[in-house]
Amino acid sequence: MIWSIIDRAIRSSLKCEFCEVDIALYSGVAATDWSWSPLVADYNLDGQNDIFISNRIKNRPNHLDYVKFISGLPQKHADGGKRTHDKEMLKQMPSGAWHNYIFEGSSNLKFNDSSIDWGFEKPTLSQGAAYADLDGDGDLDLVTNNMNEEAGIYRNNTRELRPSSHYLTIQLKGRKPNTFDIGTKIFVFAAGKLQYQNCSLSGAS
Ligand SMILES: [Ca+2]
Ligand SMILES: [Ca+2]
Ligand SMILES: [Ca+2]
Repeated sequence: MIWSIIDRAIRSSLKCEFCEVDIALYSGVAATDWSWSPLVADYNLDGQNDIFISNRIKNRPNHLDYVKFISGLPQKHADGGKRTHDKEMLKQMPSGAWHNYIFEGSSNLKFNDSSIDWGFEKPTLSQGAAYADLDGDGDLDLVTNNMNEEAGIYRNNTRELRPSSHYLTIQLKGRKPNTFDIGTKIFVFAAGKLQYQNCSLSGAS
């Protein structure tokens, strides 16, 4: 999920000019269960990218407790060929709901699970998600689609709580047919740090 250019010496030993390595375990974002939409952006406007991850699947049939339960059931069949315990199996299926995750980034590639502190404690069945500054105040808000319930719209309160938080909005205008200028790379130098965004079809990254 999280990728980083690795050390020059390692690159040399691997005989490649540009290598990437999976550091999800190192960064603390490797285990978010049944995940769908990872959205990388600086949600708390501290200059470090954070990661939102929508999560979960309905009636997860491969939940280990459930697998253990059904594997212990007798394999009897009624006259019509149906298993006699099908209804019980359906009743015992786990709901699958769990909270979405959001990880706060830092300067050392470590991420802290801030899901509960930042307001994502509600169990849902979320899949697709998108971010945008819906109210135009400078911080990025989030929208999730939630199975069997209304969409989730999450207002980001960073600017309300810390009005001094800085942000920069850039509107891209490309030539036809790429009017959104997909593929643009933006580099910003500020306070001795380099920040980078790539405009892609799945959002900035
Ligand atoms: Ca951040
Ligand atoms: Ca906003
Ligand atoms: Ca706000």
